[in-house]
Amino acid sequence: FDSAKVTVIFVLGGPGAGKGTQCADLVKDFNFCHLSAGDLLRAEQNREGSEYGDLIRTCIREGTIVPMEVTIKLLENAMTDALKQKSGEGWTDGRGRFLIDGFPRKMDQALKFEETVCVSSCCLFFSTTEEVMLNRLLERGKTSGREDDNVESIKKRFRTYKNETMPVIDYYGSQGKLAEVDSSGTVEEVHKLASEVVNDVFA
Ligand code: UP5
Ligand code: MG
Repeated sequence: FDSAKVTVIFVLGGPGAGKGTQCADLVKDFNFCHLSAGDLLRAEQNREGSEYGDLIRTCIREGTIVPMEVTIKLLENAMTDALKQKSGEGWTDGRGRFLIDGFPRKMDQALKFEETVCVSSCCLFFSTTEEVMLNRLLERGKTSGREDDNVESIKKRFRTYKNETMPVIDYYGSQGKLAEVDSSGTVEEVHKLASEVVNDVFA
């Protein structure tokens, strides 16, 4: 697809910071296509005939990052599909609008995606404390069925976030592309702050 015809906002933040929740609400206001890298990986893991199922399962349980080729391909395919489906309706200005959630979570992915797929407009960063994130994930874990919503996996996810993803966040900060939003408040409070950021992107 033509990378000049899309607007991409990366959405980052620690495990349980509220990325998915906030993206779902932004979709309603701004008509985005929301692509969660984690959700795409979980779908691929469960797809019959996938050669990556075991690899993805192990990485998710261990809180490590799936090799970027796999994730970038899934994102690129999903963007291509969305552009086919949405063109002509919804995106009246002819530009595809994407919220890419939980990606890029490592420097190599950030550089590769922007080199081969498209350049992002900004990085929306939901920040809060580990305590808040842990409590949210343990609460969700009671019903989510997610294989990584247990204390052991959560600790590993926090470690990967600190070591691999924080450098990406710092990188976008140094590029002047970072918009940090405190996600400690209620869903509504955080949504208000996030909407202001997105409004600025489209202003
Ligand atoms: N909740 C949300 N907001 C709240 C609020 N303001 N007040 C009170 N409660 C709130 O929220 C988590 C929980 O908190 C929910 O129950 C929600 O109701 C509540 P959610 O919106 O789901 O948070 P989110 O930040 O999306 O948390 P998630 O667990 O999805 O984050 P992760 O980044 O850990 O998970 P992701 O799915 O992105 O990745 C999973 C794994 O996939 C990674 O660990 C990695 O192994 C792999 N992966 C890759 O390898 N490469 C990638 O590029 C991406 C993922
Ligand atoms: Mg999520």
